[in-house]
Amino acid sequence: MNTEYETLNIERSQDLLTLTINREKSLNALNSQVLMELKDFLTSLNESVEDLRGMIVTGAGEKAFIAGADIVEMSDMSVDEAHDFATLGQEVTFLFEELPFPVIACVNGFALGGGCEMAMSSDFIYATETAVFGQPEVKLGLIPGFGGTQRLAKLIGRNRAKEIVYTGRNVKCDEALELGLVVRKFSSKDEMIKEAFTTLEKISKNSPLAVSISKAAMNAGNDLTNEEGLGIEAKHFSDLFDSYDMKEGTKAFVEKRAPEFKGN
Ligand code: CO8
Repeated sequence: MNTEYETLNIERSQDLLTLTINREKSLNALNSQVLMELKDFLTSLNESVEDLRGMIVTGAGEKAFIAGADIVEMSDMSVDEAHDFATLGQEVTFLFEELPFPVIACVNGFALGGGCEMAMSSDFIYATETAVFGQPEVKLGLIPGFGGTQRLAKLIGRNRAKEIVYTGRNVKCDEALELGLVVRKFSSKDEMIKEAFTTLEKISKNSPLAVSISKAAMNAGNDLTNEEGLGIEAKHFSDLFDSYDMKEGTKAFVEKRAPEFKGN
C-alpha cells in the first residue's frame, strides 16, 4: 500500500484506514493531481486488502469535504482534456465502489459537484450539521461529470435528482438525511469520525468475506433487473457454503460461542 502523497493523508489504525483529501486552501477541490494520487493509492490497496476491514474518507479542515472538481484547472481544458479528466474522476469513483470492504464518507461542510459524487461512491455517508451537498455544475455551464447524473438518481430517485441537478441548489444536512443521501447526522466532525470508526469496528466483528460479498451483490444489483440481481444473490449465497467463515459462523451459533472469522 502506497501512503506517501502530497494531496492525501493516509492513516492506518490496525485494520482500518482514514483517507483525508488534503488541499484545504482550495477547499479540497479535486484537481488532476488529487485524482491521480487517489487512483494510485486505491490501486495500491489491492496488495493489502486482505488485512483491511474498512476505510473512512474525509476532507481536511472544518470547511469542506470536497468543494468539487478544480474549477481553475477546468476553466481552460480542451474537449479531449475534459474527457480524460472526467474519465479519471469516474475511474476513481469505481475504485472506491469496488473496494472489498466498507467505505464511509464523512462529510463536514461542502460536498459539491465532484465532492458530492466522490461521497456517493462510498458505501454510505455520515455528515455533520454543517454539511452542504449539491450538484451546482449547471451554474458553470457544465453537467456532473464524475457520476452525478447516474448515482444521485439511483440513490434518491430520478425526479428528486433532476430537481437538484437542474437548479444546482444546495442541499443542507437535514434535507440530505430526509432524502436518504446521508444516513446519520452528527454535531461535530470529531464525533462523526469517532462514530464512523465504531461502525467499522462493529462491521469488522462480522465475517469479512460475507460483508465483502454482500457489498458486491448490492453494487451489482444497482445496474440489473430484480431477476438478474436475485440470480447473483443466490450464486453468492450458495458459494459461501464452501467458505471457512460460513462453517465457523454457523458452528459457533450451534455451540453458543462467539465466532472467529478469518475472511475466507
Ligand atoms: N475549484 C477550485 N478552487 C476552489 C473550488 C473549486 N471547486 N472551490 C473553492 N475553491 C477555492 C476558492 O477559489 C478559494 O481560493 P482563493 O482563496 O485562492 O481565492 C478557496 O477555495 C476558498 O473558497 P471561497 O473563498 O470561495 O470560500 P467561500 O466560503 O466564500 O465559498 C463555496 C465556499 C460556496 C464552496 C465556493 O468556494 C464555491 O462555490 N466553490 C465552487 C463550488 C462548485 O461549483 N463546485 C462544483 C465544481 S464543478 C464539478 O465538480 C464538476 C465535477 C465533474 C467534472 C468533470 C469535468 C470534465
